[in-house]
Order: sequence, then structure tokens, then C-alpha cells
Amino acid sequence: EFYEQASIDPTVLPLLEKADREGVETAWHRYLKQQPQCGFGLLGVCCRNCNMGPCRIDPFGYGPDKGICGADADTIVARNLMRALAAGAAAHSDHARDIVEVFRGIVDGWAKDYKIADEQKLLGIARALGVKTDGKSIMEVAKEVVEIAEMEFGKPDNSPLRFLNAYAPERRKELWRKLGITPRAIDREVTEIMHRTHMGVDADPLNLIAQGLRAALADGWSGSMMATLFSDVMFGTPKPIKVWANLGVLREDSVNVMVHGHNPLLSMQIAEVAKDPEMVELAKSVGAEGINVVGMCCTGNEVLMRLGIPIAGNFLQQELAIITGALEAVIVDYQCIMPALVDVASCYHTKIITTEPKTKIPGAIHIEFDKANARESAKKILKVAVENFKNRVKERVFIPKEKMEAVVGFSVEAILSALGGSLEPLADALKSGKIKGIAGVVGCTNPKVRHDSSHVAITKELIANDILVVGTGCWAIAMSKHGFFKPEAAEMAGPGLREVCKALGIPPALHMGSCVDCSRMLIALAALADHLGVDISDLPAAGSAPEWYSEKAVSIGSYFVASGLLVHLGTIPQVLGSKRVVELLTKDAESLVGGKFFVETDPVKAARVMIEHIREKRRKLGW
Ligand code: BF8
Ligand code: SF4
Repeated sequence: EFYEQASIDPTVLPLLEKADREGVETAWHRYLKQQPQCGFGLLGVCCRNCNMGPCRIDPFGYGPDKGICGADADTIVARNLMRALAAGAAAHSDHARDIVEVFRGIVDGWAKDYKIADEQKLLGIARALGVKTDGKSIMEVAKEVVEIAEMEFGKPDNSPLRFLNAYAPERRKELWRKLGITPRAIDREVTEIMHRTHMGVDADPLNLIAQGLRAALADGWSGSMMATLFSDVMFGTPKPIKVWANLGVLREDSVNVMVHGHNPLLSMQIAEVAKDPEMVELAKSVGAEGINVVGMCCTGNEVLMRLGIPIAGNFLQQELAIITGALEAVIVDYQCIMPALVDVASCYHTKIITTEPKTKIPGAIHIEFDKANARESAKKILKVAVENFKNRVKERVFIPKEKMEAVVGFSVEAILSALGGSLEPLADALKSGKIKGIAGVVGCTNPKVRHDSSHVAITKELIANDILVVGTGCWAIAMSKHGFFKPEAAEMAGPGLREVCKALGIPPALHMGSCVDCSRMLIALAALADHLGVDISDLPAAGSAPEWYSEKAVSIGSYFVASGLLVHLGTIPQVLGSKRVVELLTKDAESLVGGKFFVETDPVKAARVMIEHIREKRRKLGW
């Protein structure tokens, strides 16, 4: 019955049973084997930051209360959390760096298979950055913008990050300046965390966390934001589009190729070349009807929103997709790729293809994706998948039938256009109480939680209470699969929200994109706050990561808190070994930045806390 408890998604149980019959392990199996997980690790009181250690603090107070250097639980827990945050911010921002690099390639002419797809978006960015656009060609504008973007990573001076300066509300910027947490350069803030957490540097939990917030702000308001903005410029700003979601999107008659990871640079090319007549011919020559590209995780969200490429599932389904026996290849870039894919694939015909010099997995095929020859390079990678079709073992194929229709693609621009071009209708609906508030729900899936169950439960509760839910990442994939993105889902909403959704023809929960697209929420929050003449922390809004696992989520949660939001965490962060750190994150943060964390593993209780918080904010606004 452990399998039955694993997920609420109907595709999971039959595939776990198939895995068992075929002697294959998944994250759920390995999770069981890890039990009981290390208590020191769970509490965050194990330190391996130097070679006098490892040291660990006895949480019960009988054993050591200090490491060999004298660091206590508060210092150790804070340092560990900040290192996790730094890794998350680095991941998002390095993804942005790769995008900016190719954008530079468009300007310089070497990235011939990429283009400026959305000129309006680029001009908007230029204006926000204070770049003059009059009388300039679009390439001249692009050149000036990319120069600013490149400097965000390693700008040598102490001035605020230019994208943060352009997009964050004045009151927020003023507050961050007063607190000394205005980020200066992305790489610098991440590096400073690594420095401060070295033995013998920063031992003060508050000071450490302040630097963490600074790095998180650099991620949210610059790194992730640039990833989103330049992806839109190069591949188009998402608009509402009808799509299919869940493992039922795999096809028995076609070559199935799954793009998995995060960056659209590769997945967009794969999706495009799969339509190339030469490739379709090749697929026919091996006996397939065609090539069926499907997505997984956030790069899946990128091609889902822009091209309508079906999405096979979220994080915990990556191994299951292989276990169907129907997948010719998984083509990956980086992040959230389980190394176990190679082990699972070894039991089937599936090929795991890594494409980035920074992501290699022993046992996978590595074909470096050449961005200067993107189209040809994508073809070369895709050919390996197509030629593998003949190795598929028909008798071992089981494709679950479940798939769900969804409307996705709610960029800020798309939301504005659904509202008729201005924020006024949303502001009115909020003031009148038809919509009580806005919740951003994001993040992963995690075997510690029944897969998808907290995402579904929290969203249900929020929309039933007239709270408009927006979100990204694996939450958004979960919602796609469970029917929350059908316009008919308005029926699940409370009366006020239902009326608004029906009038606008939108679902009560909106897919805003991949995890870097959490930056879209920042832009929306900033615009709404400016429109109402208040700070973000005054808005009837809250955030949640009900099933998070990733270090990136630590950074996302932290930039939302630093931007003034209450943020719910549905899995317990590894901080409970320090009362001081817990207090800083869940209490003191509020008096400093206007936002704070709360931890609640019960999604319905969590939703109630968020609803209460929103009610309180409304009361303060006199609504
Ligand atoms: O960046 S939600 S499991 S796929 S980390 Fe990973 Fe989490 Fe999914 Fe996207 Ni985000
Ligand atoms: Fe131990 Fe201090 Fe070294 Fe950490 S930094 S391992 S607590 S001696």
C-alpha cells in the first residue's frame, strides 16, 4: 500500500507496479531505503565546512553543543541554509547566463539559428533599463541591452543591479538599501555566501541570512528575471494555448522524445527540428508515424507555453516516463535530472543524452549541443533518438491512457490582455472582494509528500475561498494534469472568483511558466502594488511551495519573503536544529522585510493560514 500512497496521479501506481515486475527502482523505492533519514541532517546541525570536522551538534543537549571551531547550532544551521540558497541562486542565474550568451550571439551574428522573436518585449526591457530606443535599429537596442545584462553577473561597482533597479518598486528598493541587502552583482552575492560560510568568517545567523536574502534578490529580480525576459525576446512571450498533460501524451505509433531540464535554448530547437521534413522522413523510414516530442519539468514548461508541446509530467515522473518502455530518448540540459535515469534506462531501450559540458552523467551518451550551429546540432541529437525506435520492445510497452487538457501560457502580458489591457479590472475585483487575494503556488514534487496531493489540496482550498492562484514549475504541471487549467475549473472556485473567471474565460489557477518565470510574479506584484499605490507587503497576497525539494526553491522562497510576502513551505526545511534561525525566518523577518516563512505540512491548514493572512491585509487596506 506504500505504492498507493505514493501519488494521487493515476499514471503512477501502474507504472510503479510495472517497475517492480521488471526489477527497476525509482525515487520512491530509494526513498524507502533511506529510512530513517539522518536526524542530524534533517535538523541541519551537521557541518562539513572544514576538515577539522565533520562536526555535529546534539539536538537533545546531552552531547556536544559546539563544533571543533566553536560554531554552535545557530551558526551551523544558518550557514548550511545559506549554502543551499547560494546553490539555488547560482543555478537559476547560470541558466540566465547561458541565455544572455546566446542573445549576445544574436547581436554578434554567431547564433544564426536564434532570433529576436518579440521586438516589443525587447523595446520594453530597453525602456525599463533607461536605454534610449528612438531612432535606433532593433539590433542597436539589443546591443546596448545585452551589455547591461552581461554586467549583471559580475558588475564591479556597488550600485544596485540594473534589472532590479528597473523592475522593483521604489519602496522596496529603499527598504533593501536601508537594510544593506541591495544586491550588487549576481556572482558576487553567491560568492560572498561561499566566503562567509567558510570556517571562521560569518558566525551571526542574522548577518548570514541577510546576505542570503541579498543573493536571493539578485536571483529573483535579475538572474531569473533575465532568463525569463530574454527567453521571451528570443522565443516569444507566452499567450494562452491549449495543451495536453500527463504520461498519456506518449504515443505508441511514434518516436517518443522527452526534453527534460530547464533551458529553452535546446528544447525549442529540438521541438522545431522534429517538424523538419528530413527528420519526419527518417522517422517513417524506421517504421514510426512521426516524432512525438514531449516535455518534462521546466524546459517542458518552456516549450509547453510557447509551442504547445505536450508535457509528460513533473519531477517525480521522469523515471516513470522511461518505465513505459515507449521512450526512445531523454534529451537533457540541466537541473532536476536524476542521475538514476541512466540506471532506469539500462533496463529499457531508452537513451539518455546529455548535451551540456556542465552536466554529464556516467552511462549517458554525451553529445554537446553547439549553440552556434543549433539547428544542425539539434538534428544530430534527435537522430540518435529516431534511430533508436527499432530497438523498442513492443511487448514491454505500457503507456497510461491518462492525459488532461489545459490552457497555459499566462505571462504578465497575457494576463493583462485577458483583463482588457489594464490592471484596473483586477484591482476593482480585489477591492470589491470578488477576488479576495492572490496566491503564488510554485515548486517541485518530493517523495516526502504524496505526489501532487498537496499541490491539489492547497489550490482547491484557495480558489474555493476566492483567491486567484498563479504559479509555475512542477506545481503548474500538476495543475495541468489534474484539470485545474481548464476553463471549466472555474466551477471549483468560490462565487466571486468563479464570476470573474467566467467573464474572462480563464481558469481560476494560471500557469505562468517555468521556475525562473517566478520572476513574472514579481513583475506582476510590483505592477499591482504601484497601481494601488502601496508596497508589495501590503498586498493581499501570499506564496507557497507545497512539495518543494530543490535548493532553487530556497532561493525563490527567500526572494519572495524579501519582496514582502508570506511564504508557506510544505516540506520541512533542514533548520529545526536552531531555534534562533527558525525565529529569524518565521518571525523576525517580518519586521525587517515585511515577509516571512511558515512551515505547515498539512496543505489545507496551510491554505487557511494564507487565507487569514490575506484577510488581515485586506482589513489593513480598508477593503
Ligand atoms: O525549476 S519545480 S522539481 S523542475 S526545481 Fe525542478 Fe522543482 Fe520541478 Fe523546475 Ni523548479
Ligand atoms: Fe566543525 Fe567548525 Fe569545521 Fe564546521 S567549520 S566542520 S563546525 S570545525
